[in-house]
Amino acid sequence: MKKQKQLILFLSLMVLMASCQMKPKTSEKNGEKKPNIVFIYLDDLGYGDVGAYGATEFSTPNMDALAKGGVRFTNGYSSSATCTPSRYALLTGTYPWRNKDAKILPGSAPLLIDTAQMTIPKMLKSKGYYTGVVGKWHLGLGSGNLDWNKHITPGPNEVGFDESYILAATQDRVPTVFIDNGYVDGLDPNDPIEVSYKKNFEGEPTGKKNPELTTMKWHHGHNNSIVNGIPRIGFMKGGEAAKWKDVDMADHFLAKAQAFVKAHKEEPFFLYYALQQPHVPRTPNPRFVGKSGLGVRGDVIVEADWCVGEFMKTLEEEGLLENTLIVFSSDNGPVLNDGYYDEAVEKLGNHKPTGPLRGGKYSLFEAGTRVPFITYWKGKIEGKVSDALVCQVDILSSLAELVGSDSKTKDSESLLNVLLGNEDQGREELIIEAGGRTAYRKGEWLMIPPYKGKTVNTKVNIETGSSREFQLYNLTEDVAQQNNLASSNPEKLKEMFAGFEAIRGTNYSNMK
Ligand code: NG6
Ligand code: CA
Repeated sequence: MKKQKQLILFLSLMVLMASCQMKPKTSEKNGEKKPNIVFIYLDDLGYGDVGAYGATEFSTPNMDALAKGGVRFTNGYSSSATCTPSRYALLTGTYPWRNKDAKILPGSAPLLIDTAQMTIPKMLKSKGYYTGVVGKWHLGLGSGNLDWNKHITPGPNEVGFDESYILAATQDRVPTVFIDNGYVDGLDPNDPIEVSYKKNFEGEPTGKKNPELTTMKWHHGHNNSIVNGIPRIGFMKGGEAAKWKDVDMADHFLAKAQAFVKAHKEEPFFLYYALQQPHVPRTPNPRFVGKSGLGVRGDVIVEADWCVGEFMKTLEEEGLLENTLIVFSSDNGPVLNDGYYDEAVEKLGNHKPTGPLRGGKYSLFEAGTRVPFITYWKGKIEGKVSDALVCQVDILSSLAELVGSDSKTKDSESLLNVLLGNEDQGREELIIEAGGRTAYRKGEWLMIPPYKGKTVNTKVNIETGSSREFQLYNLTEDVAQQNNLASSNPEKLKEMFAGFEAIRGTNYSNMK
């Protein structure tokens, strides 16, 4: 009897000890451990360029898997129809039209984000996150007259990123080198880099003068320095050993993104993985040439989809999938001929990069800013389609709520529950931007005020959205924006214009 009592006491003690030991572990599993956050951002990927959004002419199984297992937004917007302003809004939570310099930047532009400004990586850093960016930057570097042979600063590392591995501007702009935490990767000090957006360096060939040296022909712009047979925007000299190989860029960024995850899997991390596809010049790795059947534009989308899949595999292999929120989107809508003869137009076939939407990159019509927008978190988010109105400018406040930060900006709404698929009420109203022009969405309505200028950008063959008349569309009934209701519904127009001016102010017009 005594022995039995002793045994019971002993066993209860063991249970007590075990439960004490287990406590922290269990609660960590229950979500107290901060989730990792990954933003996968494509460049010029259109609303209709993803299988889950209706593409049928080639397949994007890895993007589709994110869409299927996560929330696929049908009213997800970038803040702008071009790159720099969209990226500015994403990282700062501030509308790009509030900053007059937030427009497509040359490769030599100074850093656009004020180092005192709130940014997503800064906010996350203050909550214990390790932060990194891999891929396209295009938000300027330095503070004017940059020497590319020295420490390139300020840049991503000064606006909140612990680590950065970037291409400075775009794949079609010089300098065509990668920058590793503020230093040109692989630079030979005996072969310094010089960059100019004003004039060529003596004796250097250009696309304009030396078409015989090019393997990709320029259509408009893109006739300055030639690198890897591709004529670029801007002039560059030197830095031979550091120049990237265009066909390896996707693999290179993927490897850097995977290495980041592996190196920081023990701490909460934030990774901004900004792929360069399908922006021009479209240079699929030979493994992907011909894979889409639609020429190089389709091929680089297939390549990007593969990158997404490989990246997801890494998260899975490292056991991080259940504790990582992934946001997938694009910086602006699609374009076919963006300055090179690469047969994107000729080989398009039945593919519709814009899906059902009107316009495209550079446009105030829907295809300029309505983009694929997916949130994925294994075990936490359930697969669904959401029609809620969400914008990339909202990511900052939403993530702040997720990690318990009180950082907020005026323009960024916390839509955390919408992004996690728990709620369907998104933002009520939104201002979108294209080349300095702005339009207003509220509920199912979209209003574009009058603008002067061309109605069609004939170089890229895309409607700009400009008209000297007011435009008003009901996007539920008319997502293709075919019926301008401005004159038949003056009351709605008046209400929309008042809502627009209340946010945008009166100084928005180019009509004077
Ligand atoms: C334009 C380029 C275009 C592309 C774009 C930036 C010309 C004629 N066109 O000025 O090719 O580089 O800038 O694209 O030079 S974005 O996606 O980064 O905004
Ligand atoms: Ca872009």
